Amino acid sequence: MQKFNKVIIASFSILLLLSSCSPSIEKAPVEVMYFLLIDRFVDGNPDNNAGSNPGSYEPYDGINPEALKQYQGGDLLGVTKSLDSLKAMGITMIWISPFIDNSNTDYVGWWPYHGYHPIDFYKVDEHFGTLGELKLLVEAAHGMQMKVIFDMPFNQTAADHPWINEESKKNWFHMDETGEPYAITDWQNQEQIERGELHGLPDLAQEREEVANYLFEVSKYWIDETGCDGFRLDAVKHAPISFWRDYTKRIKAFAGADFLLLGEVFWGEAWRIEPYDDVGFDYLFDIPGYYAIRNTFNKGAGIGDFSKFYELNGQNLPNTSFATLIDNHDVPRFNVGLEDNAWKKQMLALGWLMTSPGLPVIYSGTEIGMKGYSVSDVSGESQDYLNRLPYPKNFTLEQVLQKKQFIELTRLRNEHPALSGGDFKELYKDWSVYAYVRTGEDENVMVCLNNAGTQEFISIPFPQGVDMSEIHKIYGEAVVRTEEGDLLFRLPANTMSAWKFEGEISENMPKWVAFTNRLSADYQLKELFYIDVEKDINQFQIAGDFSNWVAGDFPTRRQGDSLFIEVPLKPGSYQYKFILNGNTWIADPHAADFSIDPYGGKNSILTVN
Ligand SMILES: [Ca+2]
Ligand SMILES: [Ca+2]
Ligand SMILES: [Ca+2]
Repeated sequence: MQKFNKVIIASFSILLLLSSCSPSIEKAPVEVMYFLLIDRFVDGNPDNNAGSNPGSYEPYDGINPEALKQYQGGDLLGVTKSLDSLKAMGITMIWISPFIDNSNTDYVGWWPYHGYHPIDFYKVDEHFGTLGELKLLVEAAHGMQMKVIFDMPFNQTAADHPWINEESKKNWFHMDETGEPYAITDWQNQEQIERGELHGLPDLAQEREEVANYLFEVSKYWIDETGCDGFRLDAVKHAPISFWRDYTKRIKAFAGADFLLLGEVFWGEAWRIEPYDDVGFDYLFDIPGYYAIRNTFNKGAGIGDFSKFYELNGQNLPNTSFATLIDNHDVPRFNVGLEDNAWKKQMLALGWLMTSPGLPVIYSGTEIGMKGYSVSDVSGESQDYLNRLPYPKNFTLEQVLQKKQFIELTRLRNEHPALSGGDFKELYKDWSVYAYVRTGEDENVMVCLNNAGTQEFISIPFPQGVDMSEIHKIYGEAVVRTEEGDLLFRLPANTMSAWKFEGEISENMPKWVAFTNRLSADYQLKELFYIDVEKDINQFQIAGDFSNWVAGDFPTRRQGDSLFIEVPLKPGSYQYKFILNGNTWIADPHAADFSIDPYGGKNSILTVN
C-alpha cells in the first residue's frame, strides 16, 4: 500500500498557518482567460497563409522544428470559428496575440508570426486576415458573452519600420549620447531596460509626447473600430512608468473603467514589480507565482516556499490584482521535465490556478496537454518556438479525455464565485499538502492539494458551528471522514479535491488555530489500509504474517466510497492480503510492492519504517 500514514505519524512536525495572505481581491469577476497565438491556433482561411511573401509560410511537419520559425497559417477567422469550443471549455475571455501588421521580411531567420514586430500599427497583418474579420471576431465573441483582449506591442517596432529612415521620426527612438541605438547589457539598470533595444529592435521613446500621443491614438483607433474589451500591454517594464501612468489614465477615460488593462511586467520577484503596483493596470501577470508554481508542482519544492511567494506578493503589491499562469508563449510549457505524471502534475498546478485568487490565464494547448520542450531537447538558439507548436487539427483520444478533465476545472471555477472573489485563508500546509478555504458570500470552498507522489493523510480540526454533515465534495477523489470533531482526509497522490460548506467561517477561523498533531503515541504504529468500495463487498478483512495469516480482529469503517481498516504494526516488513466477504483473498490494489505466494497468487508487501 502507499504510505499515506506518513503525515499521521506523531513525529511529523506540522506547521499551522492561519494567516490570510491573499493578494488583493477587490476586482474578482468570474473569468477564465485563454491566450492564443493567432498564427499557431486555427487556420480559418488557407488563402492568406503566405501573406505578401510566399517564403513566410512553411507548415510544420511534426519533424523539422526549423519550420516553426515561419508562419503556420492560423488566422482571425480560425479564432472566430473556434468560439463555440472555447465557450464550451468554460472560457470567458480570449487574449489574442498581436494582429497588428508585422514586418514582411524575416528577422535574422525568424518570421514575426508571433506579432511583436509591428510595421504598421493601423493595419491588420495580411497573414491574420482583414479589419472586417477582426470586427467579426469581436462581434461574434460578444454575441456569446465572451470578451476579446488585444495584445499591444508598444515597446518596439520591426527592424524595417519605415520610420527608421525618416528624418522627422529619428527622435522617436531611443539612442545613446552618440546618436546610436544600444542593447540592454545590464539587467539591473532600469534606464537601460527602458531605453536599450530588446532583441535588437528599434526602441520607441514613449517619454516623448508625440510618441505617447501616437500610441494612444492607435489604441483609440482599435477600440473605436472593434469595440474590443481590453488590452494586454507587452513589455511594460521596458517603457517608462510615467508613460504607463498617463496611458492607463487616458485609456480608462476614453474607453471606460471596465476596459481591461493587463500589464506584462516580467519580473520573478515581487519587489521588482512593486513600482507598478499603482500605475493603473487592472491586472499584472503573476510572474513570481509562475515560478512558485513551477518550482512546487513541476520540480517538487515544498509548499512552504510556495506559500511564501504569495505572502510576498501580498506584502509588496497590496493594490495589485494578478493574472495567474502556469506558463505562456515566452517560457517552456509547464510539462517540460515531467515524464509519466506530467498531466496529473499539470492538473494539480491548474487546480491551484482555478481555486486561488486572481484571473487565471490558460495558454492555448494546455487543455490538451500539448507537449513543451526545453533547449536541451532540440539544439537551437531559443526555446520559445518549441513551446509554440501549432494547435492540433484533430485530437487523440488522450487529448479528448484531458480536455474533459480541464473542463471540470473551469466549471469548478465558474460555478463557485467564492473561488474567484472569496477571501483566502490557509488551513494547513506541510511539505506536500496544502489546504485552504475561500470564503465567499454564499458559500465557502475548502481545497486540499496533495503534491506528493504518494497518498497522504491529514486531519484538520473544524470550527464549532459548522455542520460537518453539510460538507459536500465538489471536485476530486479525496475521501473525508469525521472523527472527534476533526476532518480526516485521504488524499490520492498528485491530486486536488474541493468541498463546499456553509457557515460563518470568518468568525470561527481563530478557533481553527488549535491544530495539533493530536494522535497519541500508540497511534504511531497504526497503518491504515483501504479499498474503494465495489458492488457486493460487505465485509473487509486483512490477514498477513503479522496475524499468522488469520483474519485479524481489526477496526474497520466505511467512509464515502472507501472501506478502511486499521492495523497496529511495528516497524518491519510485512506480507498480507485483503479478504472480501470472508472468502475472497486478493492483493491490496494500492500496495507499493508484491511477492508471489505459494499458490501462484500475489501477496502485498508493506514496509513500516
Ligand atoms: Ca490562414
Ligand atoms: Ca505584414
Ligand atoms: Ca524600451
